Amino acid sequence: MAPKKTVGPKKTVGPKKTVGPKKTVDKVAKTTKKAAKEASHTVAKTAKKAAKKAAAPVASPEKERSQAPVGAGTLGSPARDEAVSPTWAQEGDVLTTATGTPVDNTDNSLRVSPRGPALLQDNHLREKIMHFDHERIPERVVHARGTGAHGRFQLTDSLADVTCARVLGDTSLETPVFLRFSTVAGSRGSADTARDVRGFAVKFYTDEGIWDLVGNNIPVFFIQDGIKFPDVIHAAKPEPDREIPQAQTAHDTFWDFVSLTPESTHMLMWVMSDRAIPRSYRTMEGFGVHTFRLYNEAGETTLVKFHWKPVAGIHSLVWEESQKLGGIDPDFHRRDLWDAIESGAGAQWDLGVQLFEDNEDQSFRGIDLLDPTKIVPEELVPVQIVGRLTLDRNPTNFFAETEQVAFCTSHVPRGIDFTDDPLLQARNFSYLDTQLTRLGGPNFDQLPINRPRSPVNSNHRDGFGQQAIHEGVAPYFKNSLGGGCPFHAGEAGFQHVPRPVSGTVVRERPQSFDDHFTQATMFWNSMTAPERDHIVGAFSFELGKCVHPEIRERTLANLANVDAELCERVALNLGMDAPAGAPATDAGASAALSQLPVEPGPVTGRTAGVLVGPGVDTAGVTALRRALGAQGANLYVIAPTGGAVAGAGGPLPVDRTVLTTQSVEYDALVVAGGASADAVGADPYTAVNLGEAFRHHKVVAAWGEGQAVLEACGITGDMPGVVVGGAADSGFADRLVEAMGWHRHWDRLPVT
Ligand code: HDE
Repeated sequence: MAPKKTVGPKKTVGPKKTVGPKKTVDKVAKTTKKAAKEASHTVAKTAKKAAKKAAAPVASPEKERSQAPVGAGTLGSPARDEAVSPTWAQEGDVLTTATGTPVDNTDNSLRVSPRGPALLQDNHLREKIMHFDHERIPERVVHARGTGAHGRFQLTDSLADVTCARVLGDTSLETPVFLRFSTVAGSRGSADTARDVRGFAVKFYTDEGIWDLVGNNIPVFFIQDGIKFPDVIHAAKPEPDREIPQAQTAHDTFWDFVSLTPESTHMLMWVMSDRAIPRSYRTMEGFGVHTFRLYNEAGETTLVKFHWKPVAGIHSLVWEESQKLGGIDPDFHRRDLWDAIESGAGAQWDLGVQLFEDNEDQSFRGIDLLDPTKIVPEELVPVQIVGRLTLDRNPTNFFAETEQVAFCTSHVPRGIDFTDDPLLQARNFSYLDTQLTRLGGPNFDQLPINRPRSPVNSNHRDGFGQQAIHEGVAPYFKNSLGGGCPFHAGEAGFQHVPRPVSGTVVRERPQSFDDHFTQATMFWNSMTAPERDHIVGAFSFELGKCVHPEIRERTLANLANVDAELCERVALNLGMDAPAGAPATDAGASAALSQLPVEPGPVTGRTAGVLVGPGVDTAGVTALRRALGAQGANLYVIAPTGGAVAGAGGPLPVDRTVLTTQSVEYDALVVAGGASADAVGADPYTAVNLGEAFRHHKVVAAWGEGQAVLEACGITGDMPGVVVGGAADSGFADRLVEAMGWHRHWDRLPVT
């Protein structure tokens, strides 16, 4: 057979029957081409679409999501997108082998007669199975469970006086970013809502090289020296004999370790607080944790702590919700971020800095800035906002982007340097090292998601997965055969700040790291009553799961040094005696540590569910959806069955049924007006859902006939966070939005 005939979509080798109707193949091919063409216009189109959407009537969110262009974004120039998503692996219209040979049939292996044995010579079968067998790479040792998104960082206030890093100095620059959120302890498939620290890792593709700011949603850490990291992680991970529990610290080994490691006490206060069960990744703060060092063109240095402030406010789940969501929707946070970006709500944070004089002690008013178990209260050094990060594009492929992204704390551009924080020093080794195993060799920086957007010209060569075809014969410095290239950048290059270092070689902590309790006390002092209740509940739950009494005793002894009331309340729940301690009396408080809002915040990306049935006030639902949509919030129609309900004003499409959803998935639950109220009230799920939403301090609302349904559940309009009205008019919608803006209504008792 002539080679020309064997290649190409239209001619087939072997029996024509197995290829399928030619027309279908051509049709698929055409559609693919069309999709590719359309993709190049998506950026412009998405912007236009967003503008149109603002004016258009608000459609059902479920419908909108299914129509949303997957992977379409608004970010960056085509060149940048090209770097992240090269399409060379998806060219042409026909299925090929990995080496580009068109495949005639991928549904049947090569056999001796239709019912006979398979043949070893079937290269396509062997290659297909071989590749499948190796699809997985090792999950991250920690932070395995995560999700990511693309976005951009816009500097608003120049820090050029303290740093020569252009990303922090030049307000005309917009820097592309990729952000990965994660939990720490769970495996890749664990639930999003487990009680845990959240990773907040930002990759800035600056024009001076990659900057990885690999932080958490909690500003302190469990340990002061990186050498203890394997210990804290071994203790927190599932116990090695039975490999349980998954994604939880509520077990003996964790509390065994932390009760013997008092430096973890401050972090434990944060992890037992609502910070460790965020409502959404979009409603978390982020922190660089360590103190970093900035330097300017003159070589002057300043110490800095980085903060991310969520524009959507800081909000959390309640413990019962987080547990239920682990079963009902283990992807709750992943879905929330994805949906928010697809719907155009996106996610935003302000970047803030706390700047400190780089004095000899590297300390501020007695707080050792090298100790990662300490914060500097914002009341003492205000957080100065310098820019805004916006996430507006979902990944195209989870593996290629979110899984293969490799953050290294050692990636910093010129103008940013490290301090001697012993945790940071160890991290600078660990992150580079771990990628070798996880991503299979030293060329992980060449993966599309990790590739810098600035020019790369290193003398590194070869290695597993090398993707460049380097030219020339002189990958060494100095050379003459390559024209001397690449040259030293000299003063324009990255420089470690020259600092005198002297001392005796020791394995010792500085005395200034010794106080493990005062800031834990300050955290407790700064909490409001419901926040304290939650902390007591969390300690009681976690310790209640520990089998060994001495672990509980040791923990109570540490808590006694934080606060007597805290210790006594936890001891009471455990049925134990509270030991006496010596908490600091001058620890003070920092209002910035409480996450309770002082005024209603934005509701962008928030969700409300409306309970409807046949005879519902369709116009009311539509008006409410429009009013919430105008604020960036989504209204989901929940009915007894799928499809559409026959409403008073025409059919109303159903988003979810009472069998597929529960109140924990919404920020507010509303009972619609209209003749449907009787049926809604008679459904046993209604009382369960409304009762739960109420108990979780969420907004509960009803209009018209729906009010009677609330009342039958013992919920009346005079209760905090309960919104009622005769009709779903603008006044009702405004009150609903305001109530949702408070997030939770803690003045409703009893507290969970
Ligand atoms: Fe990490 N950490 N870590 N860590 N960490 C990793 O790196 C490590 C620490 C943090 O989304 C690993 O690429 C050591 C503090 C985040 O990909 C590993 C020490 C903070 C992520 C590692 C720490 C973090 C990681 C696992 C003590 C907050 C996820 C896979 C010295 C400031 C990044 C990987 C992502 C991931 C080591 C302590 C945050 C093993 C040795 C403190 C957000 O290298």
